[in-house]
Amino acid sequence: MRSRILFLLTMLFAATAFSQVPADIELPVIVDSNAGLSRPIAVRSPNDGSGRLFVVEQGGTIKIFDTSGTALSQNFLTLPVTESSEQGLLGLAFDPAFATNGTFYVAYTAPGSDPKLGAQPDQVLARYVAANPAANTFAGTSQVVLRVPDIYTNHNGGNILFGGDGYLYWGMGDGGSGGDPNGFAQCLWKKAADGNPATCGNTGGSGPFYYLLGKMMRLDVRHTTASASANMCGATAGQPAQYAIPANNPYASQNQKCAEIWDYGLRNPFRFSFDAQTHDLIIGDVGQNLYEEVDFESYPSTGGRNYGWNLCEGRHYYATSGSGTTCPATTSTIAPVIEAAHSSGLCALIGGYVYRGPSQALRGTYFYSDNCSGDIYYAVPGGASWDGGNGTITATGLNGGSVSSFGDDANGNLYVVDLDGRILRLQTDTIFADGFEGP
Ligand SMILES: [Ca+2]
Ligand SMILES: [Ca+2]
Repeated sequence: MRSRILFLLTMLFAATAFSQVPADIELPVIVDSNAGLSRPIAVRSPNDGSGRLFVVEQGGTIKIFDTSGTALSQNFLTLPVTESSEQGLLGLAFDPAFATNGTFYVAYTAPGSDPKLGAQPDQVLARYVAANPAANTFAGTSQVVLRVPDIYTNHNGGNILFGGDGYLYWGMGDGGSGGDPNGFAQCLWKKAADGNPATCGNTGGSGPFYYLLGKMMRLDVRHTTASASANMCGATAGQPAQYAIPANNPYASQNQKCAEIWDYGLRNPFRFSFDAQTHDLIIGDVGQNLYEEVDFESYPSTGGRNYGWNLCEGRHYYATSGSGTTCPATTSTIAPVIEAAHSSGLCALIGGYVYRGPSQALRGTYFYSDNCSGDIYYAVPGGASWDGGNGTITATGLNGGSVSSFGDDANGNLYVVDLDGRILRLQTDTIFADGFEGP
């Protein structure tokens, strides 16, 4: 009998992901709407042993919650930003060594009072260094690292995260409007000095040049550059820059391709994540009119991947002529691993995370959502609903409201952020004797 129980337990724990949602999966509210959160858009853990959760509000404020879900009385930091439906304070990333160096990064839409490079306020990446990393209100120094000119108010990406390689990834939307009318997402380069830039990104005149829109950027933010190379598109050639280019970025040493670009062909990679165990990159790319998608990049990667927009929308044709779901093959671009049709009730897919937390039953499963449906969906990387789904999505039965984001903490707990002012936690309710939650 004992050996049979052990066998069953072994079988349970050997499973890395479930094929059906566990009966006891749940989404309790950790921070409720009485906490006063206004348009929360990200949750982050500094991984410093403090248990603090940092919640980003789109209007420019960062608040701290303690382990009981109670907001600290003072705000951690407030930044001046431009806020609209898609503009604002959009991202926060802690340096992996934050506990000792106090360094973190924010991504935001610059305030209207700032001089702007493009037609709309710039999308800005800035570095903050806290004098005391344990302090609950920020005091320290800050520098702008990189400004990306913008042309429309929508499609601003804004998520930032450190990858397992120690570099900072910044997802940037295609600039906005609809359909990427200037083809920025497929544009790797355009500068006036190189002659007629008619092939992509041509808005006429002498600039500005929107070559970093529709991209995933990969930056070495722990180093600065004394004299920028001509293909550092976020800097001025010959001038200092507050970041460096990783030597193995795909276009690091190629003329007339922006060295900051890691991947391209993205429409609005509003939320992406790295699998905490495998370091795989998983991008939720918001679709145009018909299809939402999730893109997958296994680690390590050499980058330079074209995720297809605006040639394709999901697996379907967009700017390229054709019908059916063969657009990625036709255009030699990367097909999504999940395609979700608007006819399924989605409107803006919110990329989530592969669960790596205390619930044994949830480990290895990717959870994601949608800003309109609020439903929490799941897929098993490599499973039947992954790569080839053609619009097949699977719901957990849970709903997170007006979901804007997911985030994890130092223990792998997975949080869901509701734009209407709540933080929820995905979990199962059964606790095994080993301290793990199980099926
Ligand atoms: Ca924009
Ligand atoms: Ca795509």
